[in-house]
Amino acid sequence: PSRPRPKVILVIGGPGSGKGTQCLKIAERYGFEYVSVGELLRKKMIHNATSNRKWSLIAKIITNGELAPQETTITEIKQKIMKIPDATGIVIDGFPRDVGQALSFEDQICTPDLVVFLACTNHRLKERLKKRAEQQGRPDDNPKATERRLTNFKQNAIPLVKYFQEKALIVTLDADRDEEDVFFDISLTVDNKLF
Ligand code: UP5
Ligand code: MG
Repeated sequence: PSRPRPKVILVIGGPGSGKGTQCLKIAERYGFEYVSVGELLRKKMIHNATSNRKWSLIAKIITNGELAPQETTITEIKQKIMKIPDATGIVIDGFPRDVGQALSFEDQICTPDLVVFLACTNHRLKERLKKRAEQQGRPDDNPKATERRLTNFKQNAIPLVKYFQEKALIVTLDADRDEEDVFFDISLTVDNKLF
């Protein structure tokens, strides 16, 4: 008999809301594969920006804190997912960013089993990103790109959350709290909705 398809969790939230942090915890606790869409795009752009015109343009877009083209993003996700052998679950970090991407994901890949929205105040987002910029220095952690990321998020978040609410797929959690408290709620949600 063929195996059931992997369960798919999408984790969305503003820049600095803790998507990466919480997705890694989900992957560890449930043995799920972790896919960070921002990371996929950043790796690809660093590899190809000097040799390829399309990717040099995307590198500029991302470094400015704007969204990469939808079709490229979906293609990257599809390729990544296809390489994962027999996963029981996949947790996707930082996707979709808007309703268009959500529709395209459903159309071309699958309907997610659960969407987790990490809701955070603007103040907290800024505070965390500032701290991380001092420690790591991601190409888009400069002040101007950070503002763009926050603005883009604010523009797209409400319709996106509403879209998944109408499908009863989304759970919104208060992500202003400590990492452990947020993860406690996430694991209750996952246990409850997926198992
Ligand atoms: N931290 C985390 N949780 C904490 C907590 N509860 N209390 C205190 N501190 C906490 O966390 C951020 C920082 O806060 C860390 O230092 C952490 O220790 C601490 P992190 O887990 O890194 O937050 P995250 O939400 O992952 O923040 P990130 O900056 O990665 O979010 P972005 O949405 O900006 O980044 P992403 O990598 O998803 O996307 C980057 C870019 O890629 C986008 O701007 C866009 O250009 C492009 N992109 C697309 O074009 N399309 C896509 O579909 C996806 C990405
Ligand atoms: Mg991240």
